[in-house]
Amino acid sequence: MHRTHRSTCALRTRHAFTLIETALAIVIVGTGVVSIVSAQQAFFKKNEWSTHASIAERLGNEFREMTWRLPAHDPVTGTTFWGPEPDENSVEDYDDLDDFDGEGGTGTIWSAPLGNGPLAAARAVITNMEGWSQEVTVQCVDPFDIVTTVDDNGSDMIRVLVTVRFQAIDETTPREMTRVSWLAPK
Ligand SMILES: [Ca+2]
Ligand SMILES: [Ca+2]
Repeated sequence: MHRTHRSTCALRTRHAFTLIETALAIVIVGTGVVSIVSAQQAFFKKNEWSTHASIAERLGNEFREMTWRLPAHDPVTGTTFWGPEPDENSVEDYDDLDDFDGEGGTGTIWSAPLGNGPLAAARAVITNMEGWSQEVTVQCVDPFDIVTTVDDNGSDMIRVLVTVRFQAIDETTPREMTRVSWLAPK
């Protein structure tokens, strides 16, 4: 009887966890949980970035598609006006590339806060795109050195540049996401 009691005690002692073992187990499990959470956060960040990058690329290309058949200058007034002609009041009326450089030739921004964008190729505002904007600038460039801009109407080669930006709710300034540019001979 005495021997049986001692054996039971020994068995219990063998199966019990010491404080150190328990603490070690907690540390190991804790480290595992932290690693999983970190990996998940990294995945979400990467996934968010690739989603934003593809949206930005799409928004840049919407303008390329919208304008690819347009002449460099107005079919009626030619180079008299750089920017929209006096009777062209909205993007629906724009019929040449320099119209998209806006009044005064400083570029045009299309965004949800302004209520005019972002724009799709069919010239309609894309809904549910808060935070996204497209800035379009149209400039003449030196045909022998296309990275050099010249005065409006100063050369026979035009470059259209669409800069796409995104501003999250908790951000104070928009982030540039991508630039899409192309050349159009006059
Ligand atoms: Ca025009
Ligand atoms: Ca024009």
